[in-house]
Amino acid sequence: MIDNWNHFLLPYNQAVDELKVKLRGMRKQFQNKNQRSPIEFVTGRVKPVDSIKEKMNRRHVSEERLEQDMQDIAGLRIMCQFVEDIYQVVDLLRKRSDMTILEERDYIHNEKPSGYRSYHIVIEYPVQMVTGEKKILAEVQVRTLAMNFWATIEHSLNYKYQGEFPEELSARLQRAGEAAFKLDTEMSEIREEIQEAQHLFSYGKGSEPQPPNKKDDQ
Ligand code: 0O2
Ligand code: 0O2
Repeated sequence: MIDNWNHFLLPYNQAVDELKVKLRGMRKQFQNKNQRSPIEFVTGRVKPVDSIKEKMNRRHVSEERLEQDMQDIAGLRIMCQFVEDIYQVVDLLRKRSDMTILEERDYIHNEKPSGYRSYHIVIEYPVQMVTGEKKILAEVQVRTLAMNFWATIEHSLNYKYQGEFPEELSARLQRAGEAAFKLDTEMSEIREEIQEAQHLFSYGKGSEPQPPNKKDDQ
């Protein structure tokens, strides 16, 4: 029986805080090298106790199995501009020595029936506690801004309908999911053009962005 949830969640809080710093640090490192970052922004949360209990009931997870069987008590989210960035981020995570990837789920090319798309990674992450090292599981969701827009809207509708969407709404959400993915695909097609413009814009930060020929003249 978990009688002290704060105590139980302490390593998870520590892990989310550390991972947010590390993942946000990756973005800073790209920027520091004047390179485009595949990471747009990072968020993270520890699952609220009520949500943990609700999921334990729904999934028949016992307290004894909680640490192994609930992989998203610690959750990180990485938002990217382009679908290609997602796979670059996943590659970067695979190479890290401070975490071990246990599972990968590609819901981008195998979208969920709801229309949900994202790339999920389950990692094992060691947290240094005063009592010694504790390895915890964390779920990292990597998605584009368009996928995040869709998931955020669908998640809030879920609160209202408790997952029991009217058929018409469910169909509309699926269509919206396809439209969001079409947007991602279109953006990928003109990715080089966009990146060139963004690179130019970053040169001009704080002043007017300069067209390439103007700079060449100088
Ligand atoms: P709700 O109900 O969704 O609003 P800081 O580090 O100070 O910049 P902070 O305040 O710790 O930021 O929060 P951060 O990192 O911006 O992200 C918190 C929010 O991100 C959460 O809001 C979640 O909405 C969302 N989030 C991030 N990662 C995950 C994840 O893996 N799973 C889920 N379900 N949500 C995630 P709230 O307020 O916790 O909840
Ligand atoms: P929260 O904290 O409310 O986000 P399952 O839950 O059975 O689908 P599993 O094995 O727990 O699957 O892991 P999965 O499917 O890889 O990831 C579950 C998490 O992905 C969810 O967490 C959501 O954050 C996100 N997700 C999955 N499917 C959908 C979807 O259809 N819509 C939206 N908006 N998000 C989805 P939880 O457990 O819902 O918790």
